[in-house]
Amino acid sequence: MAISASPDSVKAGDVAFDVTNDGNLEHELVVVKTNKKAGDLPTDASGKADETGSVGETEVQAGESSELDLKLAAGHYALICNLPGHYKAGMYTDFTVK
Ligand SMILES: [Cu+2]
Repeated sequence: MAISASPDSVKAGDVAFDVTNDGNLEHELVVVKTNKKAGDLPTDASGKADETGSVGETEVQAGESSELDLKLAAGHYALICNLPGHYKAGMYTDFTVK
């Protein structure tokens, strides 16, 4: 229950996320533009993170990969998985576009 981004910082413009799910569960990647730290997004009673500022997302099945192509403006982003319980379990990481 973790997300890592490599690199964790890119130049503004066209960004291709090659998303690999190394686990045994379905996951998703939601890209949220926010000034908050990835781990500090507001959550509702069910533990889902607030996706305000989302600019795109993709689902990825266990053991598979998918690509998410976005045009990103400079700023701070949170990369999260918001399937039930996953954000609270630690599926988030910070990402910077310069
Ligand atoms: Cu997940």
